[in-house]
Amino acid sequence: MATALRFNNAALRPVLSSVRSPAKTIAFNGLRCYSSAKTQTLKESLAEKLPGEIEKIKKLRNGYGSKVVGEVTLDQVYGGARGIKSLVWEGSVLDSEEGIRFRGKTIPECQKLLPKAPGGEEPLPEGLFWLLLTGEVPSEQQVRELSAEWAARSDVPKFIEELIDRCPNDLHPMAQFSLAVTALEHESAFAKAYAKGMPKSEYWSHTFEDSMDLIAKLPTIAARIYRNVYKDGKVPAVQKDKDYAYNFANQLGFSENKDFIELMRLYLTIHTDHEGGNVSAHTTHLVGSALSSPMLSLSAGLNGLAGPLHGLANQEVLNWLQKMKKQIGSDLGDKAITDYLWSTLKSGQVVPGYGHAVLRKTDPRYVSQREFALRHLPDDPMFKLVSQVYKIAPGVLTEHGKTKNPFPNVDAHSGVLLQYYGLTEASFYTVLFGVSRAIGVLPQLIIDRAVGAPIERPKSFSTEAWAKLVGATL
Ligand code: AMX
Repeated sequence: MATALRFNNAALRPVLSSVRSPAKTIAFNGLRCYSSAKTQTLKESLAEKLPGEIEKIKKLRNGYGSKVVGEVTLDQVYGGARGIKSLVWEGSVLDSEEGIRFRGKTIPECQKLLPKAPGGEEPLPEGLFWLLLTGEVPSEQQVRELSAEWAARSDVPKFIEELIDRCPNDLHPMAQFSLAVTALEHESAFAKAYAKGMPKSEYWSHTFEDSMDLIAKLPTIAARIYRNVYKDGKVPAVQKDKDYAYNFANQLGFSENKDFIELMRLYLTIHTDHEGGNVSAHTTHLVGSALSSPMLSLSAGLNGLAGPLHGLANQEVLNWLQKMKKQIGSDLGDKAITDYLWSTLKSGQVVPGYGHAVLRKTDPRYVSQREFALRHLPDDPMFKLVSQVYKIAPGVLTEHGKTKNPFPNVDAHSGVLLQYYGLTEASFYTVLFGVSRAIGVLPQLIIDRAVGAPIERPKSFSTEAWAKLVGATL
């Protein structure tokens, strides 16, 4: 049966003719387009939704544009803009008590609803990308086609392989990753079209193409870094009939273990998106607002993810746990753990993997990883240590009295799962996070371009000017 797509927004009409599908040819005819195949591609689904989304925003702004949405205190200005409502992020909203919802769905709901690999238990990250971008849960067939499309786009240019190969092994994997993603600028459809001159209505389409290419190429880039730094430098080819996480696991060298592949599917799904204000998401969006290509925008976000207070924490956690284990040995008693936590705090360090700028409860991303561990590695000594820290740390951090959230975040658990399966190189962990984060932040970049989000430019003042503003004499 033919699928009819209706478009009611003139601004989008010119780009519709550029909607590409590897599986079929689509003819556009005025406000309608017809596809002879049964399954709608992601780009078709998005193209169909965008006019409605643009209208929604227009209506909201027309009716309520001058409504006051909050007030800002001087403490917030000096306090890292914490809690200032100033961003639009469609894919997810973070509740301080409940945790993240992706398009209104909790992690357990996503685990239930999103398509899985044949015989698999965990959701495929392809499905989450679809959900974040369109707000809809894709069918199994749509996810299979997206897996195939990402596999088809996965080739990495030779000069980027050489660039990675020339990096010294002691250059941090995140720096190598960001370097390679920046260099992908060479392939940017958006940058090329912009240089030639394109109407604004075409921005989202080129951003979509670049984002798909980027996501498709990231595992091959990441695996090359991993294999160069820690292994034999050889990276297996992408298997065109396999899903994204399978291929990534295979390229890293772990496809023998089906549980590791399932872990990768879960890991790549839950690390994607955490609303818009975190450093990696906000940076990608901010840089993108200058119409920098998705490649340049994402690499900027990755540089933020590489900080120890953000994504690098998952590297820090494993190193910290290993040091603890070395010191306390097999004594996992409450006193030994309590003492170690206090020694960390007293030396002026943070307890990695604990605390959060928004969350005030245990991170549901932590919970889903804990549940995975309980199913697959309940007797692993490092998991037992993580569980003991989970029991003791909230009390110690509360007594310490500084952090507003004494509970674990996503990074408190991931390293322990990875090391169990043999991926023990903690300095690589944030690269895995980065591959997943791309799947979360690029949908918003595509939406930003479709809705015509302007260049971001908040106002700053010097301390003298702030003092004047609040009537203070310094
Ligand atoms: N251990 C010790 N002290 C902590 C702490 C922790 N885990 N978390 C927060 N604090 C301290 C802060 O350093 C701050 O101290 P200061 O007043 O001397 O500067 C004080 O408690 C108040 O901080 P906060 O308002 O509770 O947190 P924040 O919003 O400023 O920072 C975060 C949030 C995540 C950076 C912080 O909790 C932290 O450093 N945690 C450890 C690192 C970590 O796990 N990062 C990963 C976060 C998740 C992610 O992005 N991937």
